[in-house]
Amino acid sequence: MLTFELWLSTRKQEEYLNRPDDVSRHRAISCHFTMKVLVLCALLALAAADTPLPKRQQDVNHLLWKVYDHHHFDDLKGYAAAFDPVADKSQYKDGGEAAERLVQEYKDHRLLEQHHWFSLFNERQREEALMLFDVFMQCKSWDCAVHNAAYWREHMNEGEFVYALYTAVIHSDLGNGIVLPPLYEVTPHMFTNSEIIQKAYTAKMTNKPGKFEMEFTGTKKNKEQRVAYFGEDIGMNLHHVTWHMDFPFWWEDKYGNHLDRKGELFFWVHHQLTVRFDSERLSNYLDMVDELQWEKPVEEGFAPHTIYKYGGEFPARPDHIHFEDVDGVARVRDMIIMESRIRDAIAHGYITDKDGKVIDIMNDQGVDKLGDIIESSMYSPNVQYYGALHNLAHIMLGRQGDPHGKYNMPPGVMEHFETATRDPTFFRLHKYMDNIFKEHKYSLPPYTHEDLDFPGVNIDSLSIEGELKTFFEDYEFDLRNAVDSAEGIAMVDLKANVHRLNHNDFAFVADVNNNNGKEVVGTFRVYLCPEYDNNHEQFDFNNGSWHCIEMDKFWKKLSPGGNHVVRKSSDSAVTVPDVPSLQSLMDAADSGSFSMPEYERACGIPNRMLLPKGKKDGMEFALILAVTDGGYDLTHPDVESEHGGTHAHCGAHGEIYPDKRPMGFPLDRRIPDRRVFDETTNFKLTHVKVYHDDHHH
Ligand SMILES: [Cu+2]
Repeated sequence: MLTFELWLSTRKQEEYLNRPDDVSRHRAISCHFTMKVLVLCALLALAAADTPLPKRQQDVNHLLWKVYDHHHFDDLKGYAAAFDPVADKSQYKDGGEAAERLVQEYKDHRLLEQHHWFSLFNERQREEALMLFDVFMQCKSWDCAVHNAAYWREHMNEGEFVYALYTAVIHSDLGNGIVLPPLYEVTPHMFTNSEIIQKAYTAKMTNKPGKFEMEFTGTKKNKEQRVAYFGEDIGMNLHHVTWHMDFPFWWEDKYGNHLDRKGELFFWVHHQLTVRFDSERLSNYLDMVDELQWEKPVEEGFAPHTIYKYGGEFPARPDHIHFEDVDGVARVRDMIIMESRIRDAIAHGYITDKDGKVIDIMNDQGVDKLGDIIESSMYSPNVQYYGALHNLAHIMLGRQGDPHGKYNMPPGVMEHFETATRDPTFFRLHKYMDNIFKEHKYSLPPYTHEDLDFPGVNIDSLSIEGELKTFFEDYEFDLRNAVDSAEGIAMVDLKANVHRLNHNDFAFVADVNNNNGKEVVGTFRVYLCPEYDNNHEQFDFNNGSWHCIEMDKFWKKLSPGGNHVVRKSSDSAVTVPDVPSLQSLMDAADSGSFSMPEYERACGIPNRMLLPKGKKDGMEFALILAVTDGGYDLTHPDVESEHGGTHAHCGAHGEIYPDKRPMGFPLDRRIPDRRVFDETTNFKLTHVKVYHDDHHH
């Protein structure tokens, strides 16, 4: 069985390395999937079956319970005390190599201490976390993984442990079926503010249960506070941090598979965060975000009011600072050089890989390469030359409060994916990178009638069922993991109450006529685009299309004649439902019959935020539907599959991206002449208003 698995993963990698061109790559892998995915699934089921799912879920719950304390559960205590990671090397696929490496580092006292902050952007800390990740990935059985987890949880830095465990559960077959507890209940410090944390400690010390109102950072004197509900939303932060775990920049195919279109997804997920944030701003009477520029002052300062579990307060940044070089990270000048090399590549229409070979980017696949370069990920064809614009920019921004390390401040909020969106400059930074991607996209030729047309398919009508209405609601999450506890001391209930955006359920309704005389497959692409800027000037089609919010993408068989298509907002391929609380995951796993496949993936916009906030008297949006030829677009054979339910921004886990078209199609290129859209019958634009209910309770 082991050899077969290895053979499969080698085969997969070979196919990617030897891909003749990107179109046949899609075909090759489609077939590969149809033929072998069944066999593979059967094997995975067998591999995971050595320990039933409820037990594996229970182990994960217990490993993540009070992660800064020693183990609270007897079996884990026993494993941690008696297990030797290198005693039985036959339990590892690599003969124990990864485990030996980590054990040696531990023996040499090189590992980061416990009770210390952890940042993925810190090279050494990341290296350590990945050493543990590698051990988990090399485990042949759950037994091996849980023993290692119990052992290393007692010997490694807690932040490194949590990161390694989360990414391993996501990427190892042993994690199949496990629902990872919401991170805001595992490491609450990273998702709430210092005021709440202090109250939780006081409540714990005085042994009184408490529920605390979580206010958004800032005051009414700061306009940015109006949209803090977006950047500080715990579900949005969970989406962002999970996306970066699903598609890590450090990923290498040696871990088992290729992450399809990772670079393009990097562009698309951040583009969508940016346009959604802009839409929220417009509904709050703020201008869209301006891009960050290295030569210009950073307008907004930020006082995070957030505290590390260990390491003190997150550093603040005053208003109007000029960028400073950050010792040991980068000079401002380096950032400008990196940017201009990337802009040069876009202007040339090609990039140069590390061997000097030229790679054409004037095609649908160019954005994927650029994404790898800009992030930069291990997939970047030339890190040496193009650098790591995104990652370095995050660190540069995080350190502007203490650029020379004079005050020994811990990393800033920008240096963690969990906390980055709290800082308004996150969106400035991403607008800046988004504009680089836009420069590339708009250098490609506009789509032609042939590109857009789906002959014989006619959208007769497009409308909304239900009311497009947003409101704020209260939501509680568990703070018990924020505070320390000791054996014999009673646990008290500690909760944070947050205000979150939500909306009424609604559905998209379309009548689509198929005049082809036979069944065809339609790819339904739904967008919602703000119609006016903050000055109430109307966007024309060309300027407005870049700001469109992706609402859904799905496939439907269209019978000859009329088709009445109703698609519920809760089914959107952009969103995920609320992850169950850690307590409910514990209760379910303890009951012995755990199965929650609908929550297995936490990457995706929270479903309650699918609809951008409206205005009291209605905010005007263009609702756009494009139905394109699924016979061409769809890379999977199963038409009605939901591909994991969250494929639009997060891909289909372990599979190739279901849609062959570029993300954002058909609105991702410039539109000098909108008649090319008007002359097709498979494209429809209608006007809708989104209302906001201020008095909802
Ligand atoms: Cu990000």
